Amino acid sequence: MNSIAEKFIRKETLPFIFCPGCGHGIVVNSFIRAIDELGVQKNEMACVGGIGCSSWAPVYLDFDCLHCLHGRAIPHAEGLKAVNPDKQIVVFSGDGDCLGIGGNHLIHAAKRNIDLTVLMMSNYIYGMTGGQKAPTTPYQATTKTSPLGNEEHPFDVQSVVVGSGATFYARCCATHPIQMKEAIKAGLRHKGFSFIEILSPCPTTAGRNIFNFKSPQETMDWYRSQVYLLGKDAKPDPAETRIPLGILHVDESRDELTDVQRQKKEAAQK
Ligand SMILES: Cc1ncc(C[n+]2csc(CCOP(=O)(O)OP(=O)(O)O)c2C)c(N)n1
Ligand SMILES: [Mg+2]
Repeated sequence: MNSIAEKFIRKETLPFIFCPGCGHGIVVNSFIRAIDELGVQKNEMACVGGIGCSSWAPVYLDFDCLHCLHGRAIPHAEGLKAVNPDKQIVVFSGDGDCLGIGGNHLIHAAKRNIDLTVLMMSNYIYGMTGGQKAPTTPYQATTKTSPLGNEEHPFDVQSVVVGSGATFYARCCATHPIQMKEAIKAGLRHKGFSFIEILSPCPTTAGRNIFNFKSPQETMDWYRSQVYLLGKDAKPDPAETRIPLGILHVDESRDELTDVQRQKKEAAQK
């Protein structure tokens, strides 16, 4: 085990439940490198997960951890932040957990601009439960619950989150772990609701149901062909058909919820 993993991974929880070739383990790797570079101390952060393969991520991290109900990671995290406003609270969630059952909590947390960092791992599917259609499943994709092809178009996640009021949005992919680490660092530094959408290949349920890929390597190669890196401050090229990766939205102008609450409380006590 390398020295960063020694510092931040709970050895007694290993091995990961993630399948070979799953992007979720790469997210944990980028995350621990990000917090190591930021010098985060163990008493300064708490991690929250809902239910799903992706929501297991905080269980492996040596921080205070809340592993709660499916779709309820964000409201639990909001509660933690409300009573510990000086703590950094990080949510690890899946596309089903965050945008499906938890969708209403997501849009309201974004609207409140509460200081959370949400890492949403999007694998286009409900991975843990065997491959049902998710809010991110591509149009016409076959899954266990759309055997004739998905009749719905997926959410445009950036529009949902930014339109709801999130003040930081970045898109990353497991194929680019160093850029992911940098986006996580920026999201953690940002004061307000930070949302990081991470394209995370699922060779098992998405690989077999949606893509018919034969191996994790084939899945990873396909993802690499679908994305491109945006340079710093560059805007996505409208003529580009691939998916841009980078920090796509930052708004420093809006107040953060727990700051405003603290100011109001102090004013009321005068
Ligand atoms: C209230 C409730 N409804 C449904 C489930 C079943 N369930 C567990 S995980 C999951 C989907 C997880 O998908 P996602 O959040 O995308 O995570 P992934 O496994 O793909 O990483 C579902 C539907 C549950 N545990 N609780
Ligand atoms: Mg999923």
